[in-house]
Amino acid sequence: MYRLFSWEHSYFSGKVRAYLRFKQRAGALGPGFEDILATPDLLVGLLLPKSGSSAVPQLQAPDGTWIQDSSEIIDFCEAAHPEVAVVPDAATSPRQRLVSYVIELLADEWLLVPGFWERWYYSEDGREPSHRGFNEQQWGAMLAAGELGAARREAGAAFFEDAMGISQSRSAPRGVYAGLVHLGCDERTEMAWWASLSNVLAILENHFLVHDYVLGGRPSLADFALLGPLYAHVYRDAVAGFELRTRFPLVAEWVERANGEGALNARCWGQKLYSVDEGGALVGRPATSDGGEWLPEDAVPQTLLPLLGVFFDEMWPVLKRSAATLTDFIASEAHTKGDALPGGSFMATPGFEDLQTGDGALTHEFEIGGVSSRRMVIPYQIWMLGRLGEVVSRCAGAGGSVEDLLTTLPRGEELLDIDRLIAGCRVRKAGGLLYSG
Ligand SMILES: N[C@@H](CCC(=O)N[C@@H](CS)C(=O)NCC(=O)O)C(=O)O
Repeated sequence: MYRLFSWEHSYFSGKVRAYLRFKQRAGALGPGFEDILATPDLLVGLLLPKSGSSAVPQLQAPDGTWIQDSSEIIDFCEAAHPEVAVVPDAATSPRQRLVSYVIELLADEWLLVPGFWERWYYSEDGREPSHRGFNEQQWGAMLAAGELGAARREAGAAFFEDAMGISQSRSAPRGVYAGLVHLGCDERTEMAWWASLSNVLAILENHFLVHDYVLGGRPSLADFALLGPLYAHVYRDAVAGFELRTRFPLVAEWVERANGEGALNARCWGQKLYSVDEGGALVGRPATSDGGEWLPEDAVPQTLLPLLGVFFDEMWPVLKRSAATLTDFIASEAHTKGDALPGGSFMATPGFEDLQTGDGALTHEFEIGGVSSRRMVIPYQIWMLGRLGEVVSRCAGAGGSVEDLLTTLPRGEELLDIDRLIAGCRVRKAGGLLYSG
């Protein structure tokens, strides 16, 4: 069997777990998978030595191959089990393929900020409403998995004080609170980040009025990627979860559908709805919209275009600034080509703090919702841009349909230039570590 090492409360674990569950349900995951809670013992004794990183999720394939990173795990499994693919084919569906990867980048690395923020904002001292108790419990469940309830609660509370300095989250931010500042989510910008996520939820609510999944009636990489912010954070965390269920009920239902659990009412792919015929026999039909398929003729749902608009309006300018800043850094005397680069997405990487904080060489100005601030460069995003660049070069030129789509989006055509954008800052990934070149 595959072994997935994950946490229930982890952003990227939600993406991969739902993907593996879908492939397994579709009978397209070979021997299946076991979901293993990645306790501190396993993080230090197994994940870190195997990949150089203790980040979850990580996957061990039946032949022992070890894969760190949600995107690489999905790539690996898709190559090994191409049946019931989750990424549309480059030759027949270039637009849908490109859109899947663009939404993956948006979900993984942009929605991460407000998803991360809501968890820790509503856990701070004195917040009303607060989900501090719930959050302590979900962390304690991983940190002290073998212990009784009281010890698990205590472990979460102690971790919040020791590792995050939660009682001084604003006056002396540490851990996740420092990370939010590194990401440009500070007192000036936090409400703009939250408004950005609310806008995305409104776009999705509107989309799910007519389709059950991102590309129609069947899940794709884009659905699993969107579960990153929307399952473990915005759906499970109590305060954001209340708002999601009450203001965006169709998005909440899609979370259950795409996650494939607790979803009897949610019209899952592969599920049948039944009626009774005249003779009293059950007659089944596919439960999901669009005949249970992605839209025909490589169509991109109209209701999805505003989400692509968010990518080009908000994230794309930041990616361009990051690429330019990283290019300058790599060319500078402070760096030798081939050296290690910071690897994390949630906060400055240990050893690179001076570069990634304050006015460091790996920070840049940016804007969200009309408010300016500074944030760190995340080289992992440039690695993802490289991956997107490969998709662009395979999908563009195929009859011009990709170009037609991109020209309808402000700044969309600039995507065709990714290779030039990252020519001076290519990022190589080895296990869980990143290097220039
Ligand atoms: N880009 C990676 C990110 C993985 C990641 O950052 N995981 C978080 C939890 S969602 C984590 O383990 N953080 C703790 C750490 O890095 O040690 C992916 O796509 O899998």
